[in-house]
Formats: sequence, C-alpha cells, structure tokens
Amino acid sequence: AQAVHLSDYTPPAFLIDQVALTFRLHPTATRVLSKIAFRPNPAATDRRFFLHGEQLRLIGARINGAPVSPEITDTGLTCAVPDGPFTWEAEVEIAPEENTALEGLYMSNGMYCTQCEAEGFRKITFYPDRPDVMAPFDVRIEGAAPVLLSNGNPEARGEGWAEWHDPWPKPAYLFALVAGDLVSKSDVFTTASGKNVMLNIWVRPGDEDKCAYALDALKRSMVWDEQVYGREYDLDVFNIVAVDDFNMGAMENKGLNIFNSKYVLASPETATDDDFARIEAIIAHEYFHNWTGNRITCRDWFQLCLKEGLTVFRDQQFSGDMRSHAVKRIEDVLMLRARQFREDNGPLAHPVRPERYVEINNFYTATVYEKGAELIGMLKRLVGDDGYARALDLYFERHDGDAATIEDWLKVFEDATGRDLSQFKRWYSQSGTPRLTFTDDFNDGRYTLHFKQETPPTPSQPEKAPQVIPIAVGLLNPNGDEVLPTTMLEMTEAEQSFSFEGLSTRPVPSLLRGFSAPVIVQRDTTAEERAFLLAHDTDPFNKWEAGRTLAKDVLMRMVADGAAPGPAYLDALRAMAGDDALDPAFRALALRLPSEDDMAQSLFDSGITPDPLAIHAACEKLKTAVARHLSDLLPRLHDAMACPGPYAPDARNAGRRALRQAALGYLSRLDGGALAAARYAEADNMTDQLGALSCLLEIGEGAAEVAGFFRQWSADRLVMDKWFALQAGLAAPHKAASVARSLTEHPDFDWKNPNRFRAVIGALATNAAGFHDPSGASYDLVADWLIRLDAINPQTAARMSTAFETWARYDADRQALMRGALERIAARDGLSRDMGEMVGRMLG
Ligand code: B3K
Ligand code: ZN
Repeated sequence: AQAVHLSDYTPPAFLIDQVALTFRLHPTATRVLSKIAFRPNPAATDRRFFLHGEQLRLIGARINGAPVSPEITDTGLTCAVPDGPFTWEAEVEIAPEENTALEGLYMSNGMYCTQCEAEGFRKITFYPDRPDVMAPFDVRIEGAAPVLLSNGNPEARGEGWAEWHDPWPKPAYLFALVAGDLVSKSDVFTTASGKNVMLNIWVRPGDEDKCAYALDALKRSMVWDEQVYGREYDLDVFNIVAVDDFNMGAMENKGLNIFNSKYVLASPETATDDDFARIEAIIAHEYFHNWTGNRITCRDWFQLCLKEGLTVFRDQQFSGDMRSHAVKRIEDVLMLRARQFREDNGPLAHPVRPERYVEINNFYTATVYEKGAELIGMLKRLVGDDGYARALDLYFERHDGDAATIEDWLKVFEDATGRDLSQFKRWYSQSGTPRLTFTDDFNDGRYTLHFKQETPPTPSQPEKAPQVIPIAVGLLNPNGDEVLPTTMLEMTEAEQSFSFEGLSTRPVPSLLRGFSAPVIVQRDTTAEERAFLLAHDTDPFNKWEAGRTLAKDVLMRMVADGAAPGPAYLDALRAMAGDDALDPAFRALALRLPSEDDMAQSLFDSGITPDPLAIHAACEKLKTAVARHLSDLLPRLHDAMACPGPYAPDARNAGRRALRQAALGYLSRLDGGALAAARYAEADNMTDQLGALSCLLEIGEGAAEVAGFFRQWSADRLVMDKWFALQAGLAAPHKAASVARSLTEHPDFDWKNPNRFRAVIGALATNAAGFHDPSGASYDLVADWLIRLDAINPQTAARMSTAFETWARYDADRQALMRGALERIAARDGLSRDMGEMVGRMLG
C-alpha cells in the first residue's frame, strides 16, 4: 500500500458551497442521493476532479443535470467537469448490514449509525473526503425507524422521514446519521448569552435509567467551556447516541456525538467509580471538540494532534477542576507512561505530528493524544497562564471556520506572547522520550544543578536535537522546609546548569514537579532521599513520584538478586497510608505498585533483560510484604473508609472507596480472602462488587463468586464485559492462555463486538506474566484472534496488534515467539492495509 506524506500536501482542487444528501435506508440496499455545489478552488495547483469512494455501487451521476459516466476505481472516481461552478448529483447503493468494519454507515443491534473519522465518509457516497473541504449539509432521512437523526438542527419531520440542516461548514468526517428505535433522556441548557439548547441522550429502550450521569456531565462541560475558554454552544440541539458496536470510545460529529455505550450508560449497580470518571471525561472531550476540532478543524490528518492533543488537554483540565488536580495529574502520568512511553520506546514510535502514514486510523495513538496533550501543558508552562489565555483567544478569533495546522497553532502563541517557538516545534517532529540526567553540587551557599538531555534513536530518526524542557523545581532543606518554592527552569541546551544562591545548607531537590515535561528522569538517588521527599515534598505529584520510584527500586533489586524489600519503602508507605491529612484517593494511588509492564520497561532501560515471571513473582512477594508490614493499619483503614448512605459517584466518595479497596486487596493476602468474600456478598454497587471479586481472583480464589456474578448479570452486556475481562486479566501466569481460550469458547463471546473482543483478547495482553508465558500459548492465541478479526474489522484488529510492540525487550526465546506470531500475521493473504502497516512497522 502507498504511504501518504505530509510534505506532499496540496490544496483541494474544488471547494463546496452546499451539500444535500438523501438517505433511503435499507439494511442491505440503502440508497444515498447527493447533490453537491462545487466551485474551483482559486488556491489549487491541481485542477483534476477526483471524488473518494469505496465499496459504493454507482446507480447514476449528473453534472448540471446532464447524465455523466465517470471513471471509477477502487478508491474513487474522476470525471470531466465544466469550467467554473457546477452541481454534481449522484445516487449510490450501500449495504449497512454487511458492514462489519464499523466504518461508514453500519448497523448495530438493529440501529443504523455512522463512523466517518478519519476516512469513512467515502464509504457512504462519492465525495472529496478530506478535512480541508468544509461545507454546510442538508440531510433528509427516509426510513421506518421512529428516530432519525443527523447533524445540526431539525428542519422538518413526518411519518418515516426527517430533515436536518447543519449551518456550520464541516468536513465530511464530522457527518453522522442515526436511525433506530431509541428513547431519550432530555434536558434544556441555557447558554451564557441566553440561548436555549435541547440536550438529548438517545439509548435503546430499557437503558433510560442509565443516562443521568452523562447528561449531568454534559451540562457541566458546557458551563465549564463557557467559563474557562469563553466558548458557547452554537446549535439548537445537542444529541448523544449510545451504540453497542463501536471501534473506539466516542465520536464528536457536529451536534450528534456517537458514543460507545460503555462511555454513556451508568448506574450505581452496573458501573464502577472508574466508569463514572471516564464517562465524565469522554462526554467532556467530545463536547469540547465542538470548538477544538469542529469549528476549527485540521487541514490534513497529519495535523491530528491539533485537535486531539488540545482536546485531551482540555478534558484533563476539566476533570481536574471537577475532582482533584493532584490525583488527576498522577492518573494522567500513569497512563502516559503505560501507553505512550511504551509506544515511544519501541518500533511504533512516531512524532506527535507524524510525517507519513499508510492508514491514518493507525495514528490515533497515545503519542498523538496523550503526548500531544503534554505538549500543550508545556506550552502553557512556558508562556504562563495569561499568555496561554491570550493565545487561545487569538486562536479562536483568527482560525474559527478554518482547517488549520500546527504552524498556525504555534504562530498564535508567538503572536500573543512574543515568544520564539522554533525550538519548541521539535516536540512535534521528534519522536522518542528524552532522558534527563542530572548531578548537583553545593559550595559557599550556592547550589547548582547540572542537567543533560538525550533522546535515544527511534525508527527513521537516528539523530536528535535538544528540545526545550520546562523543569519545575523546588528545593527543600534537610529539616523538610521548602527553601525554594516551585520555579520553572527552561532547559534549551543538550547540557545546562542552573544555580541557586544564598542557601545555608545543602538542599534536597524536588525536580520535574507536576511532571512538567514528558521525559524520563534517570537518577541515582538514595532510598533515604526518596523517602525524605515522600514525607516532605509539598508538590503532590512529586510526593507520589518519590514513593513510586522507591517501589521501583525495591522491585528492581528483588528481581535482580531476590533481595527482600528494605524498610525505607515499607516504613514510608506505612506513614503515608496512615496519614489522615492526605486525600484518600491520593493514598490509594500511592498504595498501588508499579505495573509489571512498567517494571519490564524499566529493567530493559537499565540494561537487564526482563523476565515477566520473575517480575510477577517479585510483585506478588512485595504485595505480601506490604500487607504484613501494614497488617495492623489495614483493617482500620478499611473500616474508616466505609461510605455510609446510598452510593454516590462523586470524587470524595470514590476516593474513599479506592483506599478501602486498596486496603482490602492487601488484607486478602493475609486472610485468604475471607473479608473480600464477605464484602462481595454484601456489595450494593458495582465498584464494591467488582473490587471484592478482583481481590479474590488475585489470590486465586473466587470461583463461586465468578459463577454467581455470571448468573446475576448475564443479561447486561456492559457488565458481562467486566466479567470476561477480569478473568482473562487476573488469571495466573501459566493458566492465562487456557482461561482466555475457554472464555473465547463461551457462548456469550460475541467476538464481532469490539468491547467483548477487547474484554478477552485485550485483557489477556495486559496480563503481563500470562501474555508472556514462556510456552508462547498466549502469543499464539492473540495472533489467531487478530487474524480472524482483521478479516472483518481491520481497525480494531490493527489497534490491538500493539500487544506485540514490546518484543525487543525480551530474551531470545520470547523474541522468536513474538516475532513468529507477527510474521504469521504478516504472511496472511488478504491482510488489511491497517494490519499490514502495523506488523510491518513492528517487524522493522
Ligand atoms: N475523534 C474520534 C476518534 C476517531 C478515531 C478514528 N479511528 C474520537 C475522539 O478523539 O474524540
Ligand atoms: Zn478527540
């Protein structure tokens, strides 16, 4: 397949003034009629008329009313066109019921729905399917379904038809259509300027009672965007639809967001605290796209981070404001390290703004999203809060209605703040995670920090230039008082020193506070210094980080030479866990050990070939050691964190439940699961029920509860996904492959449903020791299923192939097995473009 290059961008040959679409819905023979007003683009260099189109049956086409016979290929059509403006009309036929790729127009449980980003609209009709062609859409839907939805405002409706008008010019990837037997949960929102907006969440009958939280999160998002970014909503209605079969989380189609039902539907009985928090974040994310993505979109798909990095940053700010900034920052960094650092340090590393792709769907990655958001955070740190606010105002003012680029984005920061961002731009073009090392010295009251930055080579980027790194630093004196509050250092050179004068004693540095840049700090610090920071650091992120690095050091030594965990970590953890002045949610995070995958990467980085079984054994041993060391504290914590009264998903209660759960996890290692079994039996909400069940499975118990859970919840798809995922994810290493295999043989393993597929195959891939079982059984099972899924749903299959991206970390036997699995996939006939690109990049 052909690669597309950023450097090859050319403006579109034709622009569109107006689009009118008519859909005559039918499961196997939907007719789509289009009428498009084209005019030549004065800025074009290429005058050829080309419309994308895939898997379409052309019934007929006309130009200015006269029939034409275009030349059709696999990817689209060309046709001779008049000079000047003209009207194009076409009628095509498509088969939504046969669309298993879940891209374009497809059916899910009897309802019609669409997913067009990035390039799915070309499976609906012939069109210039590129984001820099924006147009107002009129849509008429004819079909038997009681609810017929599209973008924009409702115009008119009657029995079996509805018409929608979207006044805001948009690219085709934001088009959406939904038709089905749906019911809504509704409300009215009054914008800051007094306009009333009808809000609807559409779900299948029976799910109405699971919409309240999402609706509330939507209203809070709307208020927040007005207050924090000055952005109001711009249509009369805002519709959200929950769909069961969906390749990703959700989609920001103009005025008609479509969601994976997992990120909308929630009740205390069926959703966990984490589910509630994710729903809040994703509702916000998709809503925020209305300005950062829709009103201002991307010129081309290389600019994806322009909308995604910024919108993730905005949803992170929102969640921080709704909950706790400190806890949210820790969670975001955990996720960045688990997914983005892993990607950035393997064969799939790519810049935040990639320069080439074969299949753009393969670039909806942690690097584009999460590292993209980190870049916005760094910009904000560098120009300050006021500079950021001015730059964003200028961005909305200057680019509203545009399809913009990263150059446009950086230019508004330069113009609003007077700062030169040419070095900062490297963050968008260089892949890989910078390593930051430092030494320090102290003389005559002057304390100096010497930093060095270095980014290891990544695919197609052997050499790296220094990047500007904002390093937030604070200094503590030995009695624990802060002698220098948080100060932003700007490192621009490969090696650079910073001095602080007038100190009476040698300070202890607290570096990269708040995780001020997405880098890996490598330092040889003593356990005592880390324990000191854990006890005294005023920066909550670094306080947590100190405990984290202590735990990693302990685990590294346990893995390397079987050492028993030393007292520094255990005592520090004990003091922190029992400190009632600290937020329970923070303590819960601090009690969580580093993941086994994170340990494998850290060992590899320090030159040791990781053995997943040894890592697993060390983690188990450390958990038991923690449980023993905290044995008197745990029951007290567990009881003190009870949440009396009816379940409420707010951050305070969720934090208490998280700490209680952490305590229960450790206690289960002391009492054989007796308390967890009791808690399971009495649980009246999913957080407690699933929490207790996972404690039991972690210690190899819980067979009766697993069976009971199935009986209780077998009718609820979303809860059953949890049942599948928990078993595959927590199976003991040597049993994981066979547990997962038997789950795939379960009658409810509906493998064509992406959520269910991920629940088993995805969960097995995250069960580190189980996935890397030396027999290779899990590699084989995952590869078999990826091959099978690729034939019907390339997007989800390709995304999940990243299970194998870490192959280079491991020993020769595992490398051979993992590469063998990838080669077996690569050798398949009819492999999708999506999967072909992924395995090709992983094999190098
Ligand atoms: N923009 C969509 C993602 C589309 C993925 C296409 N493979 C959801 C989001 O980021 O909000
Ligand atoms: Zn997004």
